[in-house]
Formats: sequence, C-alpha cells, structure tokens
Amino acid sequence: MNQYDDCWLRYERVGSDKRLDSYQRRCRHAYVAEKSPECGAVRDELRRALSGLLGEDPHFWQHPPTTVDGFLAIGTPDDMAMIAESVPGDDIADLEDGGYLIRSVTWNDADCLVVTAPTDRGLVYGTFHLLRLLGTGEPIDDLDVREEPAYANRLLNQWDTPFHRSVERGYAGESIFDWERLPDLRSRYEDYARLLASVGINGIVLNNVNTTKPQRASANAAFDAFEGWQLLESRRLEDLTGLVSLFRRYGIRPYLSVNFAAPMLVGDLDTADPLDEDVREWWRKKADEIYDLVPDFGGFLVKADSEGQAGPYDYDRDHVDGANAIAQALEPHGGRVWWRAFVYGSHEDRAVQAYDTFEPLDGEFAENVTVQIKNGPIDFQPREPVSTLFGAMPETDLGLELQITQEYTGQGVHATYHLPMWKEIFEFDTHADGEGTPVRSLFRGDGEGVVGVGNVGEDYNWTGHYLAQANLYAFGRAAWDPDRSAEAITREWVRLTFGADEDVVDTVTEILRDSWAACIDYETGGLGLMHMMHNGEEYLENHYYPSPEEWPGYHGASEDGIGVDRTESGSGYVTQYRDPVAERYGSVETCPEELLLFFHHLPWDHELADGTTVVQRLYDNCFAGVEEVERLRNLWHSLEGRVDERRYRHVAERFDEQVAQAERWQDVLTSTVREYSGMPDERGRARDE
Ligand code: GCV
Repeated sequence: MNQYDDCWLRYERVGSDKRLDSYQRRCRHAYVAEKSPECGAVRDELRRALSGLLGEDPHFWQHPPTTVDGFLAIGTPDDMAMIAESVPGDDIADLEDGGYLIRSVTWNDADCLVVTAPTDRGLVYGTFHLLRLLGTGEPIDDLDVREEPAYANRLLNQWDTPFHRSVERGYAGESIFDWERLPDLRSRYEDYARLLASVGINGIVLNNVNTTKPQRASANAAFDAFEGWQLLESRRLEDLTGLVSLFRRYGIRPYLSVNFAAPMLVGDLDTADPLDEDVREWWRKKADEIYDLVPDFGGFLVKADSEGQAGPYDYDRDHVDGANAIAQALEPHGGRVWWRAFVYGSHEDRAVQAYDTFEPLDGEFAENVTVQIKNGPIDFQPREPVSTLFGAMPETDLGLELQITQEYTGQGVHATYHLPMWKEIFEFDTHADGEGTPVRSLFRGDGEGVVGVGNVGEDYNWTGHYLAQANLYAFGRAAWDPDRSAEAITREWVRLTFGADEDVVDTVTEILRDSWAACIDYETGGLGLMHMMHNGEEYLENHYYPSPEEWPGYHGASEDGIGVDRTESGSGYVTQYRDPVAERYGSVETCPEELLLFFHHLPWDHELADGTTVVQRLYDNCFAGVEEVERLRNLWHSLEGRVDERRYRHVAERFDEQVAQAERWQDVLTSTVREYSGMPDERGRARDE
C-alpha cells in the first residue's frame, strides 16, 4: 500500500480493450527530449503513468523508432527533428509560457502522438493533459489540442508555519514540509509538486504570510520554535535549495513570505523604514543572495500592517512606500512582490477598508508589484460579494486570492466544494470597463494572476477529507482556464479519482455541485449574513462552530430587524462599486436575495419577492441546509460497494459529522433569529416552538 493517497494521479489500468489498443499503439514507445529537469520529470511521469494505464512499462527511445507501429514524441521543435517535421513551428510560436500542442500525426507510416511546446514547462503541462485524456478514457487517434493558460501566474500560497510543523487553516494534519530536516528531501515533496503541476500551478509560496508568532499563541510553549521570518537567514536559504530544485522540475517557481521588519529581525538594522537607504540596501543584498542560490526565485509575498504583522504604517509610510522598497531589490532579478490588500483600519465596517486603503494608490506601485486581493471584502466567508477593488485599480497589477482550504466552510470535515463559488466570482461583472468586464477577464497581465490558499497536509489523503482533493484540483484547472465549465472540471476530477463507473461519476459530481449551496444555507441562512463562527483564543481560532453572539456587528440583529446597512446612508461600502452594480446592490428592491442582509438592515417582517418574510426565509433556509446535507449523505451511501472501502467509510463518517454540525448551526441560528425577532417559525420547527 502507498504511504499516502495518489489523489487524481491514480493511473489505473484502462478498462476498455478498444481504448487500450489505441493507447498502446501510440504510447507504448516514447521518444522524449532529455535536456532539462522538466524533461526528466516528464519521463518519470510517463514511466509511472503508462505502466499503470497500459499495464506495461513504456519503452524509451533515444531516436525516433523506425521499427514500431506508433510512438509518443515529447519535446520542443528545437529538441527533435521529428517534431519539427510533424508540427509547423508557426503553430506553437505564439503560445503563452506554459502553452502546448498535442497532435495525432503520422510519421514514417507510424501512428504517433506529439506533445510539443515553446518551453519545457509547456511540455510538463502537455504531458499531464495527455495523461488526463488517457485517465478519463478519451479517444486519442484524432487529437488536435492547443492550450495555453489564461493567467501568467497561478500560485499556491502554503500557509505553512516553519518548524511548528503546522499549516494555518490547513485542516489536513501537520505540515508536509519537514523544515528541520532540510536539505533532506521526502518523496512526498515530489508528489506534491506533481499534483500541483498536473493542474497547471506554476508557483508556490512556501511559508505562511504570518511570519511572526501570533500574540495569541505566546502562552503555548510549542511556539518557542523557529519563526517564518527566519527563512531569510542565510543558512535557512541554503537549506531550501534542494526543495526548490525539486519544484523546478515541474515548472513551479518558489516564493517566500517575508516579514516587513526583516532588516531588523534577520539583519541588524535598527529600523525597517522603507525610505531609509540602509534598509533598501539590506533588501538588495538579501535579494542578490537569494538569486545566487535560486536563480528562478519568484519573489516575496508580504502581509503588512495586518493582524500583528509589521508594515510601513510603523514608520508613517504607506503601502506604496513599503511595497516599492522591497520591489526595487527584486527588480534586477526579475522578481516580484505580491503585496496583500488584507489590511484592517479604523473603519467600523471592515468591508470598506481594502478599497479605501488601496484604490487611492493606483498607479503608484512599482512595475514588479502585484496587489493581492481576497475575493471578498471580509474574509473567505461561505458567500461574499466580490471585492470592490477588482477593476478599480487599472494602473496596478492585481492578483485574485481564493481560499482552497475550507477555513469557514466546514474545514476538513464538511464536504464543501468551492468551485461553484469561484465560478460565481469569475463571472461577476465588475463593469470596470463598461458592461461585460467580468472578474475572469482581469488579471491578464504578465504580473497578474490567481492565487489559492492551499489545503494540503500530512494526512494520508492530503486534504483532510477525500472530497476536498477536488478543491485543489478545481483551483488549478480554473486558474488555468476560467472559461471551462464547473461541470466539466468536476466530472474530470471524479473520473480520474474514482474511475469510470458512470453512476459513481454522476453521484459524486452531484454531491460536489450541491454542497456549497447547502453550506451557505445552514451556516448563514442564505440571505447574505456571514462571519458568525466561533473565534477562540486558542491558536488556530476555531472558525468552525456557530457563535453569532460573538459577532453582533456582522449580522446586525436587533429587535427591529437584521442585516448591516452598507448603503450610502450606512457604512457606504456599496458606493465603492461602479454603477449599475452600486445601484443594484444599493436598492432593497434590486439587491439579489442571497446578499440582501449584507447590504441592508431590514425589518424581520420585510417581504421578499415571493411574499415570504425575512425571518421566515432565514428559518426555511437553515432547515433546508440540513435537509440538503442529509440528502447528500444518502447519495454518498448509495455508493457503498462501488467505491473502495477506505474512501467510502472515511467520507461516510465525515458526512455523519457534517449532518450533526449542520444541525447545530441550524439550531443556533434559528434560536438567535427567534430570540431577536420574537417571531416563531411559522412551520413550528425551531427550538422552543
Ligand atoms: C494567515 C484570516 C485567517 C488567518 C489568516 C488571515 C490572512 O484572519 O483567520 O488565519 O492568516 O485571514 O489572510 O492573513
């Protein structure tokens, strides 16, 4: 048995004889370029994959074989005359970095497949694409695939706390990075790189954006260990070189989260003032040192002036001063600063903060700075409106930050699939450039992209919950191609992960598709309320159990009604959107029901479009959420005997826990509603009825 799950890289033997024949004919013999680390990774992957899929080891050739019926050729046209002869150079010349072609061709009377690209990284992606086709049983005799990524940067943010061996919001066990043992490498690192590259991720920020020990953890002795900022120390940087060269084989560039006060913490300066020449010089020297060791280093991610992390405000400077001071050091090396917009300030309504802070700075950031913005104005809630910053900073490179890990959506316990949420975000029309400027059309510059906060850990199944693997898969696939339908991405994952049984594919796809809506209903009541989770003092504050009483400012419940007034006469958040979005959200009549209470404080008996009152809809949705999870659990139960016992049992147990927790949420929320409104559920279901 493997030490850990293969996720979607299972490579089980092809079931259909017809397909097997055709796959064997074209793929049993392989002719693969040998020049680069990426080509080495391609060969290794083919060895693993084809022996599983075809039931026999592929035969690698050093020259195009002339005595076989068919073969697979992988390389750039410069690598191989056979490829240059089979695919006209113009066909790939204008592909973006990472793009590739896969073609079925006849060469010397042999039935061949060609995977080619202008870059070696493209060969890695092309190979995984081909293996995906084989893994899902697609025909390959008439292939003409041309693919390139929508966004230049598709980054994974690993919130890994070095030497503490944990991932903030990871929920899948300890960190897979054994920092203390570096430069020793574990086989799991390579498998992680394979998983990421197979879905097109091309950069990883190795450590947590929180680079100093959280205040709240000070009482815990375990926190006396190594802190994230120390990764910039020379000896630690040297230890990283093996790990990053492993990611390099898969086209993945490494990045580090750094502490803004590093010149004082790592260096011995007595200030980190971004306008101080010694500070700027310190960053330059540190960047030179890093690029000496890691020439393809991607850059730094910075969380500044947020949740206890140092920042430019400590020196009465602004975010432009802060980001540009670090960027100037990376610039000669082609490195980039990803500067997070997740900041707090003095506003009573936190939603207004990011826009208020960053929009006025548009156009002032250096060319190698990207402002990285969470999808919504609060903090990865089950559903939020899209951040007002998207489309509001046309002169600045922007990144969209999504959360793959399920911090507020049931963590490693609930089956909550985030792709439908991400699709909603991608499709949201910002009207930034007139009608038809959806979020997905942004981030197209070379310094822009999409970022996912990762969800893997040391657990056997990598992600805590087997079905949460789908979130990692879907993130990569959507960041590669945001136009691909959720249904297509989901079915692809299910097929690769659970095999070809169509009932299993339909059922798991349905569970995933409907899971997010269920979570919204039982955790929020479905009208735009949010942030009602318990926030403990303990490290890794809970964010799991219901606790609306801790957050009156977020739900705004009072005797007279519920919701938060974010209209012009309230906190004014809605005015940060462009019209007609601002108008739509700003009016109770046109605001979509699912966000109504985010933007408006309404009387309990306010009538919704279908005549139901707000209070009754909250009751109905909370109960519907639980019923829906029960339905999803039953769907899973219908797969008993059709999914292997290990995965079946694991997911079934998690569903039992999820149903129990959903009932708890429903109970707490409906009691809160009842208590404030004094109005009973007209269907008599709430506690104390
Ligand atoms: C990494 C929220 C989370 C924190 C996280 C922070 C952030 O507050 O609860 O765990 O810290 O967001 O995104 O920086």
